[in-house]
Amino acid sequence: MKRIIINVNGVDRPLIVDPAKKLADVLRDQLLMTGCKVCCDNGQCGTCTVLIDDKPIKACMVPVSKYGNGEKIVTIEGIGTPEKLHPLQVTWMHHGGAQCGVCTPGFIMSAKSLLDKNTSPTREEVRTWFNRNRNACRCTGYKPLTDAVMDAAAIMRGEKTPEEFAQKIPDNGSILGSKYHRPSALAKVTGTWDFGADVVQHMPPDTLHLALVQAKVSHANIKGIDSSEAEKMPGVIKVITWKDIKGKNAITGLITFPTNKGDGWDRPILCKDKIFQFGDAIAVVAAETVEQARAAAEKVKVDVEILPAYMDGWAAQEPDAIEIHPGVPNVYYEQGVIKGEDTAPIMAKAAAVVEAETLCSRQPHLHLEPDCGCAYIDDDGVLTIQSKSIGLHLHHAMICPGLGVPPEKLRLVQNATGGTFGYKFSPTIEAILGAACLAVQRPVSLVYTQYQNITYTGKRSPGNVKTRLAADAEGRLLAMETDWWIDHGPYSEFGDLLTTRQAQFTGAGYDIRNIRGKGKTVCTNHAWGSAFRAYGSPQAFLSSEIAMDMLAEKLGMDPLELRYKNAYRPGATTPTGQVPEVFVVDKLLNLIRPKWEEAKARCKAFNVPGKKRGVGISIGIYGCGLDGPDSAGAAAELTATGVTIYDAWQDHGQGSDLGTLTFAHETLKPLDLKPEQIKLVMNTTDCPNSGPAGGSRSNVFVGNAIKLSCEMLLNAMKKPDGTYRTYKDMVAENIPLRYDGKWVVQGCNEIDPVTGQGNPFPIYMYEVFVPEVEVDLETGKVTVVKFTTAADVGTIINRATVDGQIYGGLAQGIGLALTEDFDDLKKHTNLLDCGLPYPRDIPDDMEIMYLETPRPQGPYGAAGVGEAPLTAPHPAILNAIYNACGVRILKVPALPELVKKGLDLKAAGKPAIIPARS
Ligand code: MCN
Ligand code: FES
Repeated sequence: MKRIIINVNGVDRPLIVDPAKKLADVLRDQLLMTGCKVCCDNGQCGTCTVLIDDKPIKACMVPVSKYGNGEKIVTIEGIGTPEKLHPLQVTWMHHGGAQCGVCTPGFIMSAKSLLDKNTSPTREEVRTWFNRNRNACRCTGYKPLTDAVMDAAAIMRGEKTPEEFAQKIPDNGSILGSKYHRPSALAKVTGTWDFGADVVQHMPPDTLHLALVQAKVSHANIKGIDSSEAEKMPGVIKVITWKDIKGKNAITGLITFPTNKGDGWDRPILCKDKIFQFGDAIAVVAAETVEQARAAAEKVKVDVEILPAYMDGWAAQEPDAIEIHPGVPNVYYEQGVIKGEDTAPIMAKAAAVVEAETLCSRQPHLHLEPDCGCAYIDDDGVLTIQSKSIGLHLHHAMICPGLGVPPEKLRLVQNATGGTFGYKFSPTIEAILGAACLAVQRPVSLVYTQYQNITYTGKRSPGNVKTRLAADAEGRLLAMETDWWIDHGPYSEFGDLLTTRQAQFTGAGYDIRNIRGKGKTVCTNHAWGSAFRAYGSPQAFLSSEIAMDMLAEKLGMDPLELRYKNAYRPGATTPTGQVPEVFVVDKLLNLIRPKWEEAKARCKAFNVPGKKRGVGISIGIYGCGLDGPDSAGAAAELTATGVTIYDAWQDHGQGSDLGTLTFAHETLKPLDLKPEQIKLVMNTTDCPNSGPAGGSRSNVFVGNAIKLSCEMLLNAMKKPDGTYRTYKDMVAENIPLRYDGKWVVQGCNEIDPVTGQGNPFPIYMYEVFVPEVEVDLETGKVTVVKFTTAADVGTIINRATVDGQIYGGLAQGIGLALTEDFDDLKKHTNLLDCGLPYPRDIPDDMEIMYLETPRPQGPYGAAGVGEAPLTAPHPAILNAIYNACGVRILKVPALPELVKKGLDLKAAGKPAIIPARS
């Protein structure tokens, strides 16, 4: 310990510290300045950026003892207050720069340092600055952040004023369709928005810290667990194993289809007999400090008998592969597609037939905030678990029996969340927290390191999909045949559902009357499959959209025109036989056609030695909703000061607070309320069950539920003369003040496991992708230099939100296409090595074109948006690579070495094809 004085935000702060402690930890733990976020803890994400003598420094990388000599440390808390914001904080809110907001303080501090030196940077200088300082954002696609810096610079030069960017209500009194700021924006830009690790700082002093004992192998029998040495370690209160869990010690996957050969109880909370994947939780150490818990976790001995590990779908299907879950075959679910006539005779006679077999990767989510949470037993005796859950009521049902807690004795609460992109559709940490809290009967907290976050949360399930397309000589699609498997890792939850997605989306967008297909879900020992934005559709479109490109070439047709010719039009149905709710694919192609023609001409004219440019196209479609019957609840209550809305529209970072506010404000227009008179109470299991924030369903489902509850309230307030009762009138007349609305979808059912036919979704989102790429012929490195997209997500509820969703989704699509992977357990263990795109990996030149076709069942005509941009940007990029240099890549990520291999094959006069299994 040492006494040092550090100068923070202009004030000398004497501290007694461990001099080796990192500055970030001292700021957070001792000064409670939690605006400095710690996400990667190794200088790769920039969320901890503070200024030291005006330079941006990653506080997670430097010891505090370095700064006891009068250096001026400035944190986000020191640059602006809600009453007097820094220009960057003003413009960040205006451009929707803070989605989840976990990167926001770091970016703003980094940008401040740049603008303090240069108030006239170019956009490229801003991007290069962020790149050099390793400021990463997973939500925004970076463009809105560059926009914010450019406008802040203009304010600092005196060319613009902060007032131009202030919160405004449009003249028509409606915030619907505007760029109104999200309610959480101010807290996010000032660093006062508390994420889970910040909540831990505010837990009571008797809180215990947890550390996991995890599997270091991928498949093994457990012969014994010896915790005796760990239990003697300083500060250790208890080592918790399966023996301490009172319930079934399993998380139920809530199996969707009865034809699933498993029972859905295959994921243990803490492993008992077997290890199913690397990282599996075997025990939990509860200790007085994090350091003590982690040190003791290292001392728990696990005696294992190693079993063969099946690390991909091919290996687990080998005839000699043993059953990973004894008694359940490794192929545990099958899905068929039978639509129209038998395809074999059609294929035999067709003018053109092509086949594309692709492999979509185990894409890691790379949300910046590591998984985290806390648990305690509330005054009412209810076990309360706070986490990043985006499916509170769903997770409640999934973990209650495993913990052995009656439903009424378990409450889940969502913490402010730093991005999930779907991994939190699965309960990850919740049951472990609950089990530990019950075992020690004290509050507990658990914050994963970024290593644990990457290696022990679910991933996108790899998909091997084969598509055969047949067309006549004019390019009219006649038939499609598909064959696929999904590697869903060891745990079955939602694996069958994901497998059905291939039936729903392979070939979607086109009028294909005759389809035959067969798919299966395969259990493997690699990372468990969880939801990931666009869930299931990237696997499907990778195959069918490359097949469309191959078909266009075979027929000598323009790839856009082939798509246009076959696009859904009245009379067509989806691959599942559903009539689309609107016909917009042809219109989107028309909208983007001039850009496509310009891009083709631009790429052809490009003439730089050693480089080639190309343009690609694809269409992507995704459904809003959980398959089949689905519903959502919300409530509206009149109060003395306005209206309170209750819902559980969980927020990944997409902006459910603003969605809730906008739907309520619009519907309650007759009351003439200001937005600030609408109070939001959200995201605990005490709120109405709005369903999980997955399947881009919330804007439609929860939006409708909010609208309904507000309409019910208005009805109750309406007087016979058409005016409205006041709060006082309602109380005086004894009229109930709260109205719970439940919106239930009309006309949907699950698809049939044999035929794949049905009407799974009420509403779809549609998007066309046109990226331009540059291929370095020397190295094989591919850069996306421009991205144009045309989207129809129905009526836009908030423009900044929807723009931000699309930019961010496209950026993830670029990552999926070119860099991101979680395959090598030794290498893919940090953000950088997993291929997280930084600002200069994403083009600044991104252009979004909208059609706003109102959806019949959508609230105010809206669809969802969250997943549309990640449905199919990657096949368009792979098609663009082919257009640029003639190398056909059939798997992602298209790493430089693969492209280079293709170029070498081409140079040797061989087919330049990189197959799915290579
Ligand atoms: N919206 C709108 N107008 C529309 C459609 C949507 O303004 N026509 C707004 C909504 O009000 C909401 C947002 O767009 O604020 C997304 O709405 P929706 O598509 O209904 O999606 P959900 O609210 O159900 O959110 C989930 C969705 C999914 S499934 C993933 S995964 C996802 C995503 O959205 N993960 C995200 N977006 C994300 N954004 C961030 N920043 N971080 C994540 O982890
Ligand atoms: Fe940047 Fe979420 S807003 S990581």
